[in-house]
Amino acid sequence: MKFLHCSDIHLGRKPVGSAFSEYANQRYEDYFRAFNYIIEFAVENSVDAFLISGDLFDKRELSPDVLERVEKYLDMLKKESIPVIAIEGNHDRIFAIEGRSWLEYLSREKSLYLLRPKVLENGEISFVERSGGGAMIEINDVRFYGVGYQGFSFPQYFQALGKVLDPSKTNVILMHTAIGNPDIVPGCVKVKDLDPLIGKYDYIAGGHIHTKRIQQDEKFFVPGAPEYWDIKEKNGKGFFVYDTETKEVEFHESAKRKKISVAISLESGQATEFSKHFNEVLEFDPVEKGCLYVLEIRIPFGTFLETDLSQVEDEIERKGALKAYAFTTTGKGMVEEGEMIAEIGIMEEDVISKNATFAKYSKEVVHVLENLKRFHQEKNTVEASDALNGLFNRILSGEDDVD
Ligand SMILES: [Mn+2]
Repeated sequence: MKFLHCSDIHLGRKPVGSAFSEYANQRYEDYFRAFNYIIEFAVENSVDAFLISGDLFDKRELSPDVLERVEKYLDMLKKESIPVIAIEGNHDRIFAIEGRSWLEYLSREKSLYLLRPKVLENGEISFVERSGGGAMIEINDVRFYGVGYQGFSFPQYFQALGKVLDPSKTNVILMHTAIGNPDIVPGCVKVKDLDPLIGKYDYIAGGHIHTKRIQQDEKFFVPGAPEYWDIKEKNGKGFFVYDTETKEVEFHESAKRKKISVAISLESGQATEFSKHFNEVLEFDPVEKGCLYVLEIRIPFGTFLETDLSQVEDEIERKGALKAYAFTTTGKGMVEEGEMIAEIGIMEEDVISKNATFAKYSKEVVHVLENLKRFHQEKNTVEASDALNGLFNRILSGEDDVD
């Protein structure tokens, strides 16, 4: 059989900032457009199953609009008799005490098969068949197991799963995680955590990390989020098609908003040097209408760029970008760009958006938080307190968010 594997669709996402801005509205549509493209691909290519490795939704709570649209998309697959197999991710999972998740609702409505391991009364982790309310479904002799998102407990789940996998079968495991260092990127797993599973599966359908990752040795495939969850995320976003007979994997790029990423390195780190480079940048990497535009400014360690970056962003947006983001780095660049940051961003965004005072100033708050982290690393307490003072003054003066 041939199945399609995607992950981290994040339907319903609206970026930080005003919920009614043109930016927020267009981005909201982008996630649906990216999903629609994958659905149409699946229908046109008549795949035998459609896998979603978590984070179909951006939030646990759904608006009627998101639900209505997702039901329409899943219906398109149902009409073609393409079964949808899904797990919950860290964004759309529900804790036992909170009741049912929207994925459970969709599962009850027979729009998809939700796989989720059960924890028995004696604490044992069970991967019984889905018909028994569990985590396995067999379609055309292929067994699909769903681990879901288990945070720091993934190793225990792998041990339990290793005991029930039948190596004589074709086994596919859906898990909302990727190989990485769980201490740096929360929710990742180490290669050695997979030991109990080795030799017993054909394909791991991973997720969680928003950039494509292919680990052939571990047969571990992470397709990436089809749309930028965060403007800083790297390229390499799409979905896989896997053939269980030939064991061949194809990667397909997703349909996403155009993003232009530019990096400039300053020698002195001074404003005049920057504006010269900035003009060159606009000439050689011109802004395209409706694009996302990310400008990384590398400055020498210990210097501070005396330029108002929000004005730089405004200028890029005036030239037609839907959203511009300009930031400074000192030498090392963005090592874990968009991965570690995105995870921390989830928490920050959650906190900021729920606070009546800060939500209005979300753009500045995010900026200041980023700067604070950098100043902290550089042990620059003067800049840190300036950054905080600036933010509080802005809030107390009651100016409106420009976003
Ligand atoms: Mn995600």
